[in-house]
Amino acid sequence: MTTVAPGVLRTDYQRSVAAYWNAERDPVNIRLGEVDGIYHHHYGIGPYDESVLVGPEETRDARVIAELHRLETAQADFLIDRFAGTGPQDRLLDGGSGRGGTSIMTNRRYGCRVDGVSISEKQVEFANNQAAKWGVADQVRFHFRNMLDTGFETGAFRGVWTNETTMYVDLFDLFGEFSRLVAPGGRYVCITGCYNDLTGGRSKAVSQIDERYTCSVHPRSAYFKAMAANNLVPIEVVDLTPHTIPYWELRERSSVATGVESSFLTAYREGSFHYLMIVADRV
Ligand code: GPP
Ligand code: MG
Repeated sequence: MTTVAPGVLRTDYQRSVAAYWNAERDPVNIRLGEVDGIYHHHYGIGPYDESVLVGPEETRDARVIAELHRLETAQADFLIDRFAGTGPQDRLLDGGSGRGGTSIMTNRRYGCRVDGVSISEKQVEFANNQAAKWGVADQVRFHFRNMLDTGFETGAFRGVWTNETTMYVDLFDLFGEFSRLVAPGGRYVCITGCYNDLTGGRSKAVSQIDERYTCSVHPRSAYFKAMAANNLVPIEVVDLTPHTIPYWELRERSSVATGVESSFLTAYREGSFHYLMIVADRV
């Protein structure tokens, strides 16, 4: 059952973000999702198999699409690994759940209950349809709710993750809500793109990324300040930047490139931007 909390969209900015995701039907997401019925809204990690680019011309496009999807799935698996020990009795929250891919994979791995929240009604509807298709609608539920104010009970979750969604919100507000939702001893896992405090402000390439997605990439430091202020204590930080560059190189050469590839590659290569995973314990 989908539940709706009142006042989900509170600002013009939030309404514009919701409008983007309600309208989004990009082949880079839909065609990849069609590979195996798991729809992602995040990027990939790991080396790509170069053989996908050689071999029969007529099937090259399909090989590249499948390979991009495999790398995105590897990214989700890497995040899901951080919840090792989760069992069927546990409940996890997906903050900004998109078309539901990471949530459905997490339930498949641990048998746990997962709640996803999104401010896009279309994505919530799509994701709930996916959960039904996979026969897990009783365990994986997507809600039209705002991750800054979810309405869920205090301490209800063993863990929360955000997979590339924190660039849409104030981190102090977000981690305040997550700190409330996660039971002490629970965990928050964040994969994000952030800009580099060392190189100074927002580079041109990072500004292009912001413009493309109507988001506002935070500096790396902001994550640690906002966690420290909200009883979230980092235990693991992984710079995934070198691991995501191959994904972008392959994506740039694919038929589903959207034009943002050069901005990501420039930002990563010049060091103005990182692809980071932060795992924090709730104390
Ligand atoms: C991508 O989802 C994620 C975002 C829009 C947030 C921005 C992420 C950063 C790391 C800065 P997507 O899968 O919908 O994007 P695309 O359509 O480009 O594949
Ligand atoms: Mg995508």
